[in-house]
Order: sequence, then C-alpha cells, then structure tokens
Amino acid sequence: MSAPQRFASVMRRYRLWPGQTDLGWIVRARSPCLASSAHAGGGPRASAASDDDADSFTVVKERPADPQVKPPPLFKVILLNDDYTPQEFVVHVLMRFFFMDYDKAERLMLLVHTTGSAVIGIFPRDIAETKSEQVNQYAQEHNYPLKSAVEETDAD
Ligand code: TYC
Repeated sequence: MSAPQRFASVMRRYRLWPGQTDLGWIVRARSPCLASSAHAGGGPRASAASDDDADSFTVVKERPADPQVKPPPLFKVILLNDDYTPQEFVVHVLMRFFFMDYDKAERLMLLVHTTGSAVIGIFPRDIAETKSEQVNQYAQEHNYPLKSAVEETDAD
C-alpha cells in the first residue's frame, strides 16, 4: 500500500477527515498532498513522502485561534517639544534609541519642533515604557529638559 493509501485508511479507521473540528480542535495531516488524498481513498502517490516516511502519518490537531483572545495592546512613545534642548541632541536621541537614520530623525525632530509633539514609535507596553524612560534619563544626564511620554493606542 502506498503512503497516501495507508494515510487514507488511518483517517477512515478513526473517522477523521482533514479540517474536521473535534472538540474545538482542527484535525490536519502534516503533509498537504496526503491530506487531499484522504478523501479520494488513496489517490496518486505523494512525490515528497516515501512509504516509510513516518511524518507522513502525523495527524496534527490544531487549536483554532480563540476569537476571545485579543492581541496585546500597543503604546505610542510621544516626543514633546521644549525651547531649550538643541535640535542636534534630539536627532541624536532618535538615532540612538529608535535606530532612525539621520534624515528620518531630523524630519521627526522638526515635526515635534513645529507642532509641539509627535509619535516616534509604537510598541508593546514594556518596550514603549523602557524607550521613553531611556530618552528622559539620557536627556536629564545631559541637563536638557527633553521629555517623552507613553500613551495607549486606540483599541481598534
Ligand atoms: N524646540 C527645540 C529648539 O528649538 C528643539 C526640539 C525639538 C526640542 C524637538 C525638543 O522634542 C524636541 N532648540
């Protein structure tokens, strides 16, 4: 018996079929070409799987994505303008802590300078808080009043 035929017979014996929902789990063959042959009761021999390829017969039960589980919330790091921090220092901070190239850092610095504030990055909470803290501490160490803040993004 070929690998696809043996797979089809296992699937029939246990009354499994590809995509079957079984107590909230989805039954799937690991090899897609074997999975499709299960319906046909054999079908063409899978070219990629040999007869003694044990993996050919692995039936994977996947738990479907739980619609109740939301992705983790994201947080904005917002840079605030002030009248004293030198522009070049702000550019340097954006390059150092946010890995921006010079042009992007300069553009964002000018946006903050002209509008009062701008989002300079969006991250999971702990990363956003760490980056904001790094900016504020680094500015303080250099005796500049530069400040950043963290704000949750709108959840939609
Ligand atoms: N407004 C500052 C100046 O003119 C420059 C500056 C830009 C400061 C952005 C803070 O987040 C800032 N020197």
